Amino acid sequence: MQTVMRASLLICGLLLSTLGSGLPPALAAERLYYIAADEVVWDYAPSYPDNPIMGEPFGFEESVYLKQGDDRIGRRYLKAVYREYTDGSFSTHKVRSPEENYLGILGPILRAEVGDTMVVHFRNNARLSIGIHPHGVFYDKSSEGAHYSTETATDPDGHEVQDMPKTGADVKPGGAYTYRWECRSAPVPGHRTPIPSRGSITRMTTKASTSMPD
Ligand SMILES: [Cu+2]
Repeated sequence: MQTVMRASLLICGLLLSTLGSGLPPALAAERLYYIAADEVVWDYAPSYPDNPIMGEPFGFEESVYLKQGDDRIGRRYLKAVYREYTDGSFSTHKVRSPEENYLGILGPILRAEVGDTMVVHFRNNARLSIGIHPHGVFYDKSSEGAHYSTETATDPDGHEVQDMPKTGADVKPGGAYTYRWECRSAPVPGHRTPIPSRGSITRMTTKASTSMPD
């Protein structure tokens, strides 16, 4: 089961959206987010037996990938996904608007404006160690969510070991961690940014516990 989960998490990123409005520091806000890694059985073909692209039932060739077999996972598979909750009790999912349904298996979109700090309270409800590694924001090592080696701690797998500073890359099953990510002006849209993207910049976050698929 372990390898199953590891493979799936690589595509379960969150989207970070950074708005370039340039708010003065006095208006900077702390934006709180509550995100858990939850295990779900993901259905790759929720419209089964109909193929929504063709408007008819899946044919023989597509069905090869929808049926489970010795070398096929089939259309349903165990995944760990990032899901947003309403508060620190992690008891109520934040309902996704119809406009956000396209996100599918992706995690929530986290939004911030220049000067804001995103405070992400994370809980790991899955059975593997998981963290969140952001891009496009500023943080110190304790909020990096990714592994690195130091002179005193070298783990061949790159995982956190004793003496290695904690980064939140490996939050143990049942554990919790808080990340603080600052939104500064450097990575937000500039005058050379293509017009369709000038209002905001979107970046993916990833799980960085391991990059090894099964
Ligand atoms: Cu990175």
